[in-house]
Amino acid sequence: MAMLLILIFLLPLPFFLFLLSKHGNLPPSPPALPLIGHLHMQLFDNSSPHIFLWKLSQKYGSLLYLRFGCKPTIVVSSAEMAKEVMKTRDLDFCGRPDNRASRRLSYNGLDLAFAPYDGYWREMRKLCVVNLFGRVQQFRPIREDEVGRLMEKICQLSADSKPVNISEATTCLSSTIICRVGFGKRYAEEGAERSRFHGLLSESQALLSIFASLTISLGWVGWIDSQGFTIDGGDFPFDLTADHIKAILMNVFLAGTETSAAAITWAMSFLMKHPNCLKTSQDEIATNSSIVTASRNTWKVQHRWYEIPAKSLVFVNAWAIGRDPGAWENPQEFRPERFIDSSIDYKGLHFELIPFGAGRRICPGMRMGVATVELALANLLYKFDWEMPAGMTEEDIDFDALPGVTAHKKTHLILVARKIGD
Ligand SMILES: *[C@@H]1O[C@H](CO)[C@@H](O)[C@H](O)[C@H]1NC(C)=O
Ligand SMILES: CC(=O)N[C@H]1CO[C@H](CO)[C@@H](O)[C@@H]1O
Repeated sequence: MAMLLILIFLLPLPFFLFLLSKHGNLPPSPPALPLIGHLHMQLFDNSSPHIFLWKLSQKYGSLLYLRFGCKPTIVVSSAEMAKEVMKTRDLDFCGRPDNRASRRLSYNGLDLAFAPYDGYWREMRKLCVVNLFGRVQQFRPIREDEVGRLMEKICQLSADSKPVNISEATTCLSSTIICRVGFGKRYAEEGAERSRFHGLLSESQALLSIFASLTISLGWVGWIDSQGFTIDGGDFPFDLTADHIKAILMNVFLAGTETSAAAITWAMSFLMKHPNCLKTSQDEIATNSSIVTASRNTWKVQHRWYEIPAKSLVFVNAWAIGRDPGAWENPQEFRPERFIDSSIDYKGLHFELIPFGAGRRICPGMRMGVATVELALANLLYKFDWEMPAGMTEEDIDFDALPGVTAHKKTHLILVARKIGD
């Protein structure tokens, strides 16, 4: 009997091995296990996904093949390869993965972030750019009002000699701005509605983490609602339903809140660690900040002499590209002044720096995000001097990130503000 059982288990093995060895000339890849592929590797590595993938790319090159279960995955880690994927072959690579999590978050692909690249997506994007993302100037009073409120709150904390929870303050700031822009409504500071939004944020963060995106079920996305948000459907060739609007608002809320908050928090962390830069920035109030994005593909492509399997997930590791010694001088050094008189910017034309992605799928909310981050950061630096809380030094600031679609700082940044001029 036992013998029979063993046989039953062993029999399919050669078959699987045969299936797996059928692939053509794949990009370089670490050794894989027959069934789970490279799924086990992340389990033995405690670093964040972008660092884990960066370490692999150091060893196997800037185009890397991994297999998570049966999901073929391509990891891109250099500016040159990113250009190939997001410019030369952008059309082949601008699809989106189709799994339960993404379908649920996008109301079955009605949104911008997860919808497949097709006529619907193009019309929807156009509509959103005209009605929402293009109206950066129109939303300026909202940004200024909210940043103003934050400054008052920090003044009060500073007067009471209390530290400022920068991570929390920036999430509140950006979620309130996005709610006012998207939902036309300001939620009370500690209200139940607000905590539901924050719950939504942290859950979708975990959900969208690179390695959790395989099997997930969701129960909470149903309640999101549009209030005070009008869209001029005009001659839109599709019937716009409540689900279309909800899907877009979901994108705006998830993509708009987390990214801006993380960018401000990281910028403050790096500046605190480098007091000279902090001083210079305060003098200039000219800031350059960055965030991380991932892109994915659907079709089969001959990449040079490598074959990329159909429906591969493609991760463009913007973090690793920002540290590519081929593209940057002393990439590990925090030196914001490297951008002074440099032709490189973040708008998707220079593949060394792609915080917003590039190509057809470039972040449509780029200008909106930059406007919020710039205003908030400039005010934080202009109005206050910043110090570490009692008992801590700059050495205690770490740069560990949480896994998730936006790389958040793992330990919350707590700083003491001192009003300039007091
Ligand atoms: C800072 O805020 C976060 C929520 O964003 C909270 O979890 C954390 O406990 C806060 N830290 C301190 C020291 O207040
Ligand atoms: C986005 C942004 O503010 N960029 C600035 C980065 O710093 C340089 C040098 O001070 C400025 O010229 C840019 O405008």
